[in-house]
Amino acid sequence: TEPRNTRCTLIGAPIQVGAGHLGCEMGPSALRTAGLHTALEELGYRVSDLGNVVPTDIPDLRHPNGAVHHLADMAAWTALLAEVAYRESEGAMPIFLGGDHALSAGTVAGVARRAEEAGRPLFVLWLDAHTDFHTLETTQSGNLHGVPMAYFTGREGFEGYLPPLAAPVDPARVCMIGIRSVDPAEREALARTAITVHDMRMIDEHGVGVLLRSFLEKVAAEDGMLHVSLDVDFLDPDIAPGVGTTVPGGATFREAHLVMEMLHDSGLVTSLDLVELNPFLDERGRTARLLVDLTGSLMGRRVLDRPTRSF
Ligand code: 5AB
Ligand code: MN
Ligand code: MN
Ligand code: MN
Repeated sequence: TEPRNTRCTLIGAPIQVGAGHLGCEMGPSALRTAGLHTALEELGYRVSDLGNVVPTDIPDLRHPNGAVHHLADMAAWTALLAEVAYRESEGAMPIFLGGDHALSAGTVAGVARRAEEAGRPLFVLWLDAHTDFHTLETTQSGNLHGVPMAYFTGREGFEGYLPPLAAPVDPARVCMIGIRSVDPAEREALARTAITVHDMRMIDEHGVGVLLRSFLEKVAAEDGMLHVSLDVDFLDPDIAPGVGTTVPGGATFREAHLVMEMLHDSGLVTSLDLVELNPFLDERGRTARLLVDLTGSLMGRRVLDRPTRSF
């Protein structure tokens, strides 16, 4: 593998219509206010902030499932972010500041196209309480932050609604960690895929380090690119209240930092989403600050020197 990127690019994606609560629109501002840029510079990166991107052409789109809302907006965001993610994933590591999790439909589609062009497989690490594996047919809430995983792994039912994928992600190259809320339709569909799903019980029984290490070994063995998608609700609500979809029993402070530290040591991460932060629901910026801290760990902040590749 090549030496790690020394440049990173911040890209704000203030989409909020995919979630059931308003407020994620303020996510990029809160992450900037919490000092993301400086934290990265202090670690020695050259950081550029592209500001926020926002789609302009919203098509007219409706789906027979009457619960689905803001599909046209999501389609426009997906097209825009796929383009931006493709463009920005060469020579620097893009960090997408959400915005709700619907944005990952676009970011993952874009980096998957980049990986395909580079002749490398794309792996996705999904850190979330939820699996986000609904199709437009199966979602009951109609909140489209619940569908990105199904879309970018190429499940049927998105044709004619969301942009066609340049390169669907192979489900065998997806690992989810932190899962503790799965709807019946998602659970059934997941059982029929090769996606690795580690729920909180798996973390309790084996420890998150063991689970993550075996995934990272697969990524390294195939010289893969690795996209990390961090949904705030992966974290326990006690440490991260600033999200609309809290689920009790999430990752602790140390579990989350360990994941980030191991990711750094692996040298494998090529792109990152920080999603679902809702500053309107946060307490004095603490969730935003935690996300900045976790990103610091992912990007190399450490207590002691350790040999590299110690994941
Ligand atoms: B998130 C739920 N499965 O479809 C649904 O926060 C929750 O991006 C989706 O993980 C949560 O509404 C989406 C009940
Ligand atoms: Mn999510
Ligand atoms: Mn979630
Ligand atoms: Mn959420």
